[in-house]
Amino acid sequence: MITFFNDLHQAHAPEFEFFRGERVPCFETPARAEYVKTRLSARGHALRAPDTDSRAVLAKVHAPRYLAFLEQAWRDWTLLEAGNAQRQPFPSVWPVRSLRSDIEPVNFIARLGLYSMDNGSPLAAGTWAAAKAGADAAASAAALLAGGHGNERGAFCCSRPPGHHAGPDFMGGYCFLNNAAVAAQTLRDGGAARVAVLDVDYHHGNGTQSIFYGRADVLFVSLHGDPLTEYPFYLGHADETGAGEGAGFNLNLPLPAGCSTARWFEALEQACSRIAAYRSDALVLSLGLDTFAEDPISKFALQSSDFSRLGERLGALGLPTVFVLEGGYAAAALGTNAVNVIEGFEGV
Ligand code: Q9C
Ligand code: ZN
Repeated sequence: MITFFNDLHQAHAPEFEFFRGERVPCFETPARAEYVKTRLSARGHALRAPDTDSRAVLAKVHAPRYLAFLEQAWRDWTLLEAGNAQRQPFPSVWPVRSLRSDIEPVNFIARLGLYSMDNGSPLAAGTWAAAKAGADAAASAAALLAGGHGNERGAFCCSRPPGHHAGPDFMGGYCFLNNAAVAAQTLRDGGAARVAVLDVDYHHGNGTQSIFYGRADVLFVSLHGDPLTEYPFYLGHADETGAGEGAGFNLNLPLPAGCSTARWFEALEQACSRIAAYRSDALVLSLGLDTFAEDPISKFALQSSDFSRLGERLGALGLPTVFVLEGGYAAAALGTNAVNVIEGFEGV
């Protein structure tokens, strides 16, 4: 399967995050994408640099002031104080209920809080470059399939940072630009009347859900750890079914942390039925690999062979499919698990 990959992902290499009250090395590392890339090449899958600029489509899924902030964030941070080039900024204050989010403060940390849902999306010198290259990969993959040239039925985006927690105007959960939303919007712009986004990351794709919540032209379906106990906690419940024109076009299938793989595949079946009933013209798969039994921060039990089964089931939908890499923190296993999905899909 054609894979879009760009070395710029390496420029996003923050050192620390906060976990259980402690400052720990980031789970979301450059090695993740490198393992996937290496395994893809070894299995003969073609690697390509992104060839589509996502800027116009980014403006359709994210707020202009958020994009402007993110693009300049590292520069603004380092201009504040010379020593900041060696420091990572973290938000420490957020405009929750009753506080105003319409006025953008001047203070950098206050702006960082305005545009964040958590303190779990550490920023580094190359964050914008990496995230933009990932969004370009998503746009390129979608454009390739939408063009209908060649016989490509699938395209894979081997990118990081991930994207599905990034909402219209905020970062969160290691995510900055919503690559799945960029792919879905690009497919729509390329002529697909209905696009389904299926999110199989362990964590609910709150950003993608929010971006499309009021729209009927993009169906969002997600299976994930129950937000009552699992990140992102404040979205992902079964009663979130869409609003306005989007009513009925959002399906959440929360599962208990620790549930069996059999139960996970039952939920996948429900998800696939909904997608088939929607008669979508294309599929975007938010491919989180943190459902793997050995993932260090998640609690599902999939084995490497289960990722082949996932790919086979997706292949049976018979839809042009853009695969976007999301989470997955058992880094050394990501290559095998990602390639198993792809080759299952291709029927290899
Ligand atoms: N720093 C994805 O899988 N954070 N994001 C846990 C706190 C939440 C996961 C530790 C996990 C976010 C794309
Ligand atoms: Zn995840």
